Amino acid sequence: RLPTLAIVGATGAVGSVMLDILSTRENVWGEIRLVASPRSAGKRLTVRGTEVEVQALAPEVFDGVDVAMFDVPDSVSAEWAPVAVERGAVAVDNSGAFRMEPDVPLVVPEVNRAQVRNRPRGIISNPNCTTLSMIVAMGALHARFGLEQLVVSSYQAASGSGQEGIDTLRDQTEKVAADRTLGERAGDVRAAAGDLGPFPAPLALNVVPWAGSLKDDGWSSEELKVRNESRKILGLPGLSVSATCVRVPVVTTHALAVHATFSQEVTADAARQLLGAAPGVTVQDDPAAGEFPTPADVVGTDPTWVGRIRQALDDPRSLDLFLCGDNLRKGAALNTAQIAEVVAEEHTTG
Ligand code: 2RA
Repeated sequence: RLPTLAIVGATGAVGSVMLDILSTRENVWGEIRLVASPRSAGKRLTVRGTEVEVQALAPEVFDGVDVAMFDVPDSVSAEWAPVAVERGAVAVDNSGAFRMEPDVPLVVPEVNRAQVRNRPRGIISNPNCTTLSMIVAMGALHARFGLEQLVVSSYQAASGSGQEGIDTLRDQTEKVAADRTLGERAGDVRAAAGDLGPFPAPLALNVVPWAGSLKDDGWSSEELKVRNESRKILGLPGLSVSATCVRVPVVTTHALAVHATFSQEVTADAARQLLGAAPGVTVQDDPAAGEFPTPADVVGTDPTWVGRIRQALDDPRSLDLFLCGDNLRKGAALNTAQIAEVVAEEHTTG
């Protein structure tokens, strides 16, 4: 029997991408059950070319389920992932609820696939989309050159804040587009943009150095996630990581500028060659021809794209790179699907 999959949060921004991804990847699933809040129950959504009715989240929806994916807020995962496990499923959770728990693995199949089996609580966590948008490439470089330090600046898309983030950026863009005088006087964009939505400042015609919530000493939760999750995934608890997370007026696809220091010297050519052969990574790096990844060109694709690869001028052990990854695909739905497929393999290989 092919394993049964439940998708909790099937109607959300990530859930919708998940249905699309499951419809195009090799099919390893028997039944696919769609689950959402009672508000969305009864809706019919298409997956693998077939319409499926969305069921309201309740303990019984997990009966007979082998793998339950969660694309829901932290509080919903915290309550319901253990319920799914009690009913016999393995939970693959895309929220932040369990990521840093020592007995829950945090998995990126290209980097630490073996950790999938190390799940005493029956829960496997999927990393934050910002960490995920760089970690496949950084994992490949680490395996060869030994990573010692990361200095990261993110350029994060509005959809990292869900459908509300996308709607806010589109509404603001519409409001500021017509007035060709905006952006020349302090406060004029803020006055014209209207509702700030989930962002602390206008996002249209602007950049906002903030994502997540305020933590100790001025760090944002997003910046701490990049640090803590990178350490856990790479198995480097002492890795030095500094991140500054910034929201930019892009709908979908996070970008990151990374300064990475290794234990040994690394040339740009060596890095380019290694990354060119790494699974899940695409190198696009010919600045003379105007070739480098940008969110607008990368959105909707699966790999982590890497360009602008340079050896640091002042340190032959350091590289500077620019990375782009679709935050709803590899950054969320695709990685969750890949983890679930590794679990599904256990059903066929034992
Ligand atoms: C963001 N990384 O971009 C978050 C979403 N998980 O806001």
